[in-house]
Amino acid sequence: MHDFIRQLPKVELHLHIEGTLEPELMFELAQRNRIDIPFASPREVREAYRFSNLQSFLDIYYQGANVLIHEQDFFDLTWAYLLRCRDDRVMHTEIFFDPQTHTARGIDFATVVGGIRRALDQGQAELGISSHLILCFLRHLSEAEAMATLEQALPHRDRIIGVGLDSSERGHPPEKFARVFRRARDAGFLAVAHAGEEGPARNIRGALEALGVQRIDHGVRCVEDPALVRELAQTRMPLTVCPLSNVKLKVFENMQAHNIVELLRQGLCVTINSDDPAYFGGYMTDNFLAVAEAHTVTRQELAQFTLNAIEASFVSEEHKQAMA
Ligand code: ES4
Ligand code: ZN
Repeated sequence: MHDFIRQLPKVELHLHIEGTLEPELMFELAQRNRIDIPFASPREVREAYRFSNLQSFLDIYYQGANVLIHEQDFFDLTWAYLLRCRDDRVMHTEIFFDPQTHTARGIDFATVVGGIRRALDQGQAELGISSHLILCFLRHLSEAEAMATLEQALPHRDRIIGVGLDSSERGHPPEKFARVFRRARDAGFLAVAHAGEEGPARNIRGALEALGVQRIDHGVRCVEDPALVRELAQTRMPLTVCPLSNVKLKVFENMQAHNIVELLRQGLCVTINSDDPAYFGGYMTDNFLAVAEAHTVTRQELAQFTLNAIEASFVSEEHKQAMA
């Protein structure tokens, strides 16, 4: 089964590029950019990665991003992730970035997008990995700040396929960003949103109805609303589930308690993703292995996660055919 998982072609749909910052690169960039970080070694950084909930993770994740200053830093970050994709047989990836984390520190939007996109273009040319970029709004910030960020994205419309919504779910329901998403969709962006991770099932309905999303990121708390589960199955609304993330952030007590296999068997379009792999203990293969170790799953079911991800991806029908 291990070999089968290693060899299985994969598609990643839920990956925060800032969440791929490994402690070693964090140290290298801190030195290169003369940024103080409150750790003496990469090992000390790793030891700080014990989280009690989403917020305890976000605090340390935003702090880590402070070492990213120059276009080359965003390139190096993204290139390191693409090399992991190659090792894990990820043939296509749709990655999130959080521009507000950087523009708030005085980094230009164009510096961020430029570095990430240059790596993605090189990944296509040299590694044969296709990709899309999705801009996430930080939901703990205001609607006005999200709208200003959208304005900054408009000149880069051809390099960003969609918008998403991440950060602290509790207290920041999707409806807060209904007008921002309306404007983004009118400008031609596709839409996704984190919902039903730490927040209630009603946030999934909110994301569908108020934001017009094409996928739900996480969505595992849909099980609290059986009618919603039936609707998600009937409409094949994709859920980009992140097993190791959910256990690290205590959405589930352990991997055995995770509901991903149950959701798959109920006919939902669930996918396996790594979320913030440098912080949660693993990339795509690690997430597949963790699910297969904790649950009895067939090869057919494991392959179905990839087929679901192809179906849920934002590539052309032609490209979907080629990947399937
Ligand atoms: C995130 Cl796991 C998760 N949830 C919400 N927002 C995030 N940003 C980065 N990782
Ligand atoms: Zn996420």
